[in-house]
Amino acid sequence: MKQIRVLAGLAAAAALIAPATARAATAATPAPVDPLGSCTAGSFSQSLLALKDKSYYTLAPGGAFDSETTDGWQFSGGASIVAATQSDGGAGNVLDLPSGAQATSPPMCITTDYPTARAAIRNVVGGDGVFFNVQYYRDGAWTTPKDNGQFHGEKLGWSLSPRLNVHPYKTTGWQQVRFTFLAGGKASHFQVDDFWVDPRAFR
Ligand SMILES: [Ca+2]
Repeated sequence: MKQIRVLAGLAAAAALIAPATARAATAATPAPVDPLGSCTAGSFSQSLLALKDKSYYTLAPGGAFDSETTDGWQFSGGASIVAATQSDGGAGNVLDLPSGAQATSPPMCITTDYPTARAAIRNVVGGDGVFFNVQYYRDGAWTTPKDNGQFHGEKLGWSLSPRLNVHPYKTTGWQQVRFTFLAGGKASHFQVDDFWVDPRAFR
């Protein structure tokens, strides 16, 4: 069982490495924040079951973008939270990203069993996509952002991203990461919502 998980992980990684290499974009390093004082597991649900994904997910911190505030996310380059029709067709708030904008999450506790994430994305204007960058808290500091791949919407409606690679580093127990979405293109405009991280340990 363990071996199957490893192989599946490699296949997913291979699928995303090519576009990331071809069109890599590394986010500007956001202002550092204190790591969380302690780590506990969040709540898990089959949140994407309606989209035929049976995995259990936990919401990234502020990953619903439904707060009126930034919810601890750091925005630059025109990133903001706006009212919009969400991926489920209901009214709510989403993360709004014009080209060049970036949004960085608060710290999140993960383990090596949290290898992937998925988010809803919509290309409001233009092509290109959003780059998924990850920072790791190691040796008392945040690493520079690492570009782990790009994702984009299909046509103009909401789409579910492919599995985005978190690439936890090999260690036992909890580690902390911050995620950055960096909007690509020159005059494009994206919206992101419902950012879920997949803890394989809870399958
Ligand atoms: Ca939302």
